[in-house]
Amino acid sequence: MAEGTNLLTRLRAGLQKTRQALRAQASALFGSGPLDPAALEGLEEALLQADTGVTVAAAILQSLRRRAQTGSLPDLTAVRAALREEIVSRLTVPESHPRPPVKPWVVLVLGVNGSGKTTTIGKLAHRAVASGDQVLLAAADTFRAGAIDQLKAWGDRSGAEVIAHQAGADPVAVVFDALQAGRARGGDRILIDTAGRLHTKRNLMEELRKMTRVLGKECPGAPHEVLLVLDATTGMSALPQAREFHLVAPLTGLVLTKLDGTAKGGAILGIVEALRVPVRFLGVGEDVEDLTPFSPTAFATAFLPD
Ligand SMILES: Nc1nc2c(ncn2[C@@H]2O[C@H](COP(=O)(O)OP(=O)(O)OP(=O)(O)O)[C@@H](O)[C@H]2O)c(=O)[nH]1
Ligand SMILES: [Mg+2]
Repeated sequence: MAEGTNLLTRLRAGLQKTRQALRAQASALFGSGPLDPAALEGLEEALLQADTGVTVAAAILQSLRRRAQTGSLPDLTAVRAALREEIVSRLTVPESHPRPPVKPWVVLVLGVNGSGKTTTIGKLAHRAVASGDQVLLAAADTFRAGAIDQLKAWGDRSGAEVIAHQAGADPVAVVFDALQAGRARGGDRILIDTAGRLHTKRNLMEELRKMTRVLGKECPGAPHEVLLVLDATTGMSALPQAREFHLVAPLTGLVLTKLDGTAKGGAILGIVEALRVPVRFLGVGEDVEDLTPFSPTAFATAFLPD
């Protein structure tokens, strides 16, 4: 309960820019008074500015207008409740297959340069260790200078062991070693930090394919989670990269970071709509605690003005 309240507070703080922009743009909807068509027009513009993308904004508006015509939205409170329902249902993605817990649970973390992969891994490690898990971090970013030390610092901070080779080593070999170590020690979780890569770089994307293949061969079912970390400040322009990563290493979940630095938090709606991959976590700051597990209802609450 205390953690839930704390997380919602962090989420609300993280989405403050997005929420304030929505309120400013759709002031007629978030005020009081009778429902008039202008309130809905303002909402469409507000959703577009929150970067939901045209498809989602139009679909939400169409649904609300239809409900308004049948008389089921008598006032602004009812419209806001309907909008909230729309958001929750659009962000609720059923799991595509059952996910029985296995040990070690292998999580591959991907994304373009600087999206927040290593920081997210540090935050995830902190959560997992705090809940009693034995966690191994695999330093498979052997490419960027300083990346291994950065992960080691997160290992120290969170109490997770780090498996690392030299800079420039083969990342697939690091992953292989981490898997061996995780199994030998009966570890609960292996979090794999990969180098940032542009989705257009074919050889680097091929390396990811190889990494997932090696994981699956060594440990059937692995990677159990493939998380794509997206920088929310890029809004809907993150969609093409997400599609490319999804083709090469089928994603099981998304993490949106830096929500605290943007008014484009609505991009989550557009990205989930396009990929049908669930959001798992939101990054709402640089601190180790600034990661909130994703819940469609909590998101809708923090996204919409009161
Ligand atoms: N404000 C804010 N900053 C974040 C968040 N997540 C990560 N950052 C910052 O974003 C920057 C890049 O984070 P990294 O974790 O190094 O990103 P990365 O994807 O591992 O980067 P590469 O390994 O170079 O591809 C750092 O300054 C982080 O502190 C977040 O949720 N909010
Ligand atoms: Mg990194």
